[in-house]
Amino acid sequence: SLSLLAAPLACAQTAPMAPDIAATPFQAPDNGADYVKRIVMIPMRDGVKLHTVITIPKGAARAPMILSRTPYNAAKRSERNVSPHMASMLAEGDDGYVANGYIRVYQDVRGKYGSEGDYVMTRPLRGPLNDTAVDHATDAWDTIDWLVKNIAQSNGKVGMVGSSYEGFTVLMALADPHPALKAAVPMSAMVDGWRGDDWFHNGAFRVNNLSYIAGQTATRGSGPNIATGVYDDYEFALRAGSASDYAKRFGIDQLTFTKKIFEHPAYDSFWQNQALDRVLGARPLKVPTMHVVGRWDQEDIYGPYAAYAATEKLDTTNTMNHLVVGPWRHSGVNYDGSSLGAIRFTGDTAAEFRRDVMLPFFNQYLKDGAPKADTPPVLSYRTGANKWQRLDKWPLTDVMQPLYLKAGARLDFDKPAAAAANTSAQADDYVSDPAKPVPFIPRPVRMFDGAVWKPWLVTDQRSFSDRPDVLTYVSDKLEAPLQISGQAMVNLFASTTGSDADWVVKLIDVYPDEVASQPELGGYQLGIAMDIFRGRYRTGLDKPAAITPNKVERYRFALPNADHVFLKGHRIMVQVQSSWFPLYDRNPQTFVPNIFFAKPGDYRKATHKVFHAPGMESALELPVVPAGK
Ligand code: PG9
Repeated sequence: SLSLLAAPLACAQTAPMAPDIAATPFQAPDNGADYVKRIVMIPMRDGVKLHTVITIPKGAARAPMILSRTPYNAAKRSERNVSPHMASMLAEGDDGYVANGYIRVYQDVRGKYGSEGDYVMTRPLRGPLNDTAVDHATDAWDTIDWLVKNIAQSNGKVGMVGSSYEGFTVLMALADPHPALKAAVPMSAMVDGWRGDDWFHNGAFRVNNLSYIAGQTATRGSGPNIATGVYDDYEFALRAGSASDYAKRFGIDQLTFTKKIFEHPAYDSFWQNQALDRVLGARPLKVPTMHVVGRWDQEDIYGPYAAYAATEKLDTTNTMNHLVVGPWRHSGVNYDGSSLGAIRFTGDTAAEFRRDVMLPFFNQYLKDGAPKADTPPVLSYRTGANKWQRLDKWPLTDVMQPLYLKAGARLDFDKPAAAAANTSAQADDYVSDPAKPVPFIPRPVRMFDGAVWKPWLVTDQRSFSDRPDVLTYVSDKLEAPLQISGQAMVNLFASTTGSDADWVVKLIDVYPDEVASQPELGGYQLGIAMDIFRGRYRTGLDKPAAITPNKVERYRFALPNADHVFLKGHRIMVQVQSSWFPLYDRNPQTFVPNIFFAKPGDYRKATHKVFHAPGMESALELPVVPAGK
C-alpha cells in the first residue's frame, strides 16, 4: 500500500555516489594465508625508488632472505597462482625456499614495471659506458642494505638467485657486494651479449631479439607482440630482408636499444666493456657463488661458463666458486627436468638439484646453525652416460684430439695421408644461397612459440643432414664409448667465391638404428655442441675484414661446452653449413660495412669449399678424456 512505500528506511544506505574505491586502503580479513606480503618502494642512493614485493612466511623469525632483481614484473614473478599458500603462490623454482622458511623478495629493476627511474637494457656498470652514479651493483647494494635494516623477521643474511636477465643482475651485485650478501646462484646468466649469449653468437645476430626488444623497451610494462601475419617465421623473415628491414616493418628500429645494436655489429668496446666475465675476473671474489647453466641452453650457453672460468682463477682456496651444469634448456633448472624434447633423463634432475645441492648451499651460508653443505667444485650431468658427476674442475682436459673431416663424408682421428692427387679428394663444396637459407628447425618455423623454442637445441638433425647445402661427415660405429668434457674447437680450412661467409658447425651424436628403450630415437641425430661464426671476424672479433674470393682461410672458433659420452654403437657426425635461419640473420656473402643494412642486391649465392688436404686438414678438436674421469 501507499503507506508502506512511504515508510522510512530501516537502516542508512550507501549513497549512490559514494566513491567505490575508498580513500582508506582496503583491508581483507585474515584468510588463513601462510604468508604476509609487503609491497614497498625502496629508495636508492640517487632518490629513485624501486618497487619491491616481499613475501614473509607467517610467524617467521631470524629468517634468511632470497632476492631476485627482475625486468619481468616483480608482482607477477611473486604470484604464479593466486593462493593463500606461499608454495602454490610463488614460482615452481622457489619450492625449496618456501619449505625452508625463507623470506622471498622480488624487485623490479629501475625503469621497469613498478619501479621509478630510467631503464637501460642490461645497464652497464659505472665506468666507460655508464657515467651515472648508479648501476645494478649499487641498486642491489642499496636494496640489501634496506632489507637487512627494515625486515624485522630476517636474520640479516641475504642470498641472490635468478636466471637469465635475473642471473645477470645477480652477477652485477657481485661486482661490489653488500656485506650481507652471503651467497649467490646466477643461473643461465647473460654475460656477454656478443660472444655467445642473447644478442649475437660470434657476430651473427639473433633475429628473435627484435621481438624481445619491442616487448622490453617499447613501454615500462609489457610491450607489443610482433604480429607478422605469416604463420611460418622463416617465410616472413626471408621476405623482410635484412634485420634492419625486419625491424623497420614494426617500428622496432626506432627503439634505442635496437639502434645501439645496429651501431655495434662487431665486438668493439661497447661489448667488450660490458662482458661480465671480464669485469668479475678483475675484482676480488667475495661471495660464495654457484654458476648454473643448462647443457642445451638456447639463450645463454656461453656466459655462465665464461663467468665461472674468469672467477675460478680468484678462488685460491677452491671453496667459493662452483659450476653446475644440468641437462636443461635455458632456465630449465627452475622447472621439470625429467626430459627435454625427445631426450629423457634419470628423473626430475632440476628438482633434485634444487633440493639436494642448491638449497644446502644457500642454507650453509644463510641459515643460522645450518650444516656445511657437501658442494663439489663442479657438478655436471654427463649426457649420454646419463649421470650426475662430481668433478674437481672444469674443463676436465685441455688436451685436444683432432677429429678429421675427410673425403667420402668420413670422420676419423687419423691424420689425412699424403697429398691427394685430384682436387675433389681435397675439398667438398656446396652452394650457399641466401635466398634458400638452411632453417635452424624444420619448417614451418615457429620461433616465438615457447614449446618449439625451448627444446630446439635437441632437435633431430636428420632434417638437415641430406640437404645439398649441408656437408655431413660421419664416423664408423664406435667400438668403445668416447667421452668429451670441455669445449670442442673448430679448425676449418675453407674458401668461398663470395667475400663474406658464415660457418655453422655441429657436433652430433648419431644414435644406433634401433633403440630398444625408446624406439623413436632409432637413428636420431642429437646436437651435442653447435655454433655459428661470422667469417668477417676471423682475424679479429673487433675487426671485420672481407674474405678474398677463392682463397683458403682458416676459421677457428670454440663450440659450446659439452660433457658427453658417445656410447658404443653410436656414431659421431659433423655438419657444416653457412646459414641457420631465421634465428641468425643471413650473411649476404658480399662484404658490406654493416650487415644490418645489407641491400637486397648484396645477398648472393656462393660456392663454399671445406678442405681436407695436407696442410689444410679441417678438423674438430675434441676434449677427449678417458672414460670414467
Ligand atoms: N635470455 C633473456 C635475456 C637476458 C638478458 C638480455 C636479454 C634477454 C632472458 O631470458 O631473460
